Amino acid sequence: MVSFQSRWRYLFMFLGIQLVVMALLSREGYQKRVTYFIRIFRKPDASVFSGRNHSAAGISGGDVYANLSHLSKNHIHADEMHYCPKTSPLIGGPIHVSFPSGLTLAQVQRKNPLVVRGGHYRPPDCEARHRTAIIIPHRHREHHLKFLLYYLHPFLQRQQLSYGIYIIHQAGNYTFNRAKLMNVGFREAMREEDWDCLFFHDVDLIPEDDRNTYVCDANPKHAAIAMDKFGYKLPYKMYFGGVSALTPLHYLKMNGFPNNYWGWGGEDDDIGVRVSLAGMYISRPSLKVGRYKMIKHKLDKGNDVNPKRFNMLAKTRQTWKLDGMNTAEYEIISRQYLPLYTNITVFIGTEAGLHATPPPPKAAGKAEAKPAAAAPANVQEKGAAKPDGKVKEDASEK
Ligand code: BGN
Repeated sequence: MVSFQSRWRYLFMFLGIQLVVMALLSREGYQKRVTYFIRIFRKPDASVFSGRNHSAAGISGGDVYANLSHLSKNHIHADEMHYCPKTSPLIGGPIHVSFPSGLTLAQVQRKNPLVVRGGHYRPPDCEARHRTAIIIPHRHREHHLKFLLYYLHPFLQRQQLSYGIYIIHQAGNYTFNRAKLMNVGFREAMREEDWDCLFFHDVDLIPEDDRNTYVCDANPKHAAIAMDKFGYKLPYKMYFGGVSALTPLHYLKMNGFPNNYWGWGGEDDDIGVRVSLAGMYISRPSLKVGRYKMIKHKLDKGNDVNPKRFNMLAKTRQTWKLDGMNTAEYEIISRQYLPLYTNITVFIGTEAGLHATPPPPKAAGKAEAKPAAAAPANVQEKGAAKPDGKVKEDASEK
């Protein structure tokens, strides 16, 4: 028979073990360890990213496609359609983001059956409260674009937005100009639809929390407040890079973005300064929600650091009304309505102007061999915009 004394001993031992377990579990990161162990016993998911189907509310991040599968292709008749709720019931919080090899655009397309030609979407079961265009400047980043589309489409669908994705592709090999491409994106997207908000989005930034809603605020919004490369903190107070959101009114009030920042750096700071020069403020989501993972890469070819950026930035107060949306000159080369996005290829010239020197004859060879200001090879191939402003519309699909 167990004596009274040893029964107490067992009770104390039991309580002691419980205390140790509780202390271990309450240490930071215990959820991660617990989900890790749970995952070992779970059946792997048959999604593209095999085995990474976390619960939507999971701390380590849920599968961005988790709660979209029940959405049906049959749109409700317009008369019966009600506005979507103010807060989408599909929102799940943190999203698990990883970049496995082997993902294809065809897979992304299959995962997004409700996205229509040109990368447009509207909720099938309610009338969206917001209409958002996503503008993505692009060149030689097809690999990043694939991942961004994989995450961005379901992210926006979970927010019950009516949206369209526009890729603004800089033609030729001349130095990249992110801000000017944004100006092109603004004008071309607004030409197509009456968007009430525009998100200017880097191609290599993946949002990690769907509570970071892609709708505009009363002031221009800097959405990418917490990026992994900056330790999920704002690198400096006036930082306005990565992802920002403006209404058409905000955009025009600050005369859009500068056209003359060629190469890396400074243009986002200029845009930030424009916000305050136009009498507005920068709004931001919380650090907890405005989180982004950057796809790691080296500095691109054709996007060298811009040595003039310090001087230019010092003059924004004098230049913002003279250079911007009111002076953006470009030629649209093609507009393709692809299954997952609208692809706008544009010739934006050089710092010397759109056609500072006459383009060389067609037979002159490769684009790199031409003088800096010449139109790139594919301007001739695809047919540049005609003088009357008409653009070749290419409905081909990749
Ligand atoms: C800043 C760059 C930004 C860039 C961020 C983050 C400049 C201007 C000189 C003051 N600004 O330093 O363009 O987005 O770093 O990388 O270089």
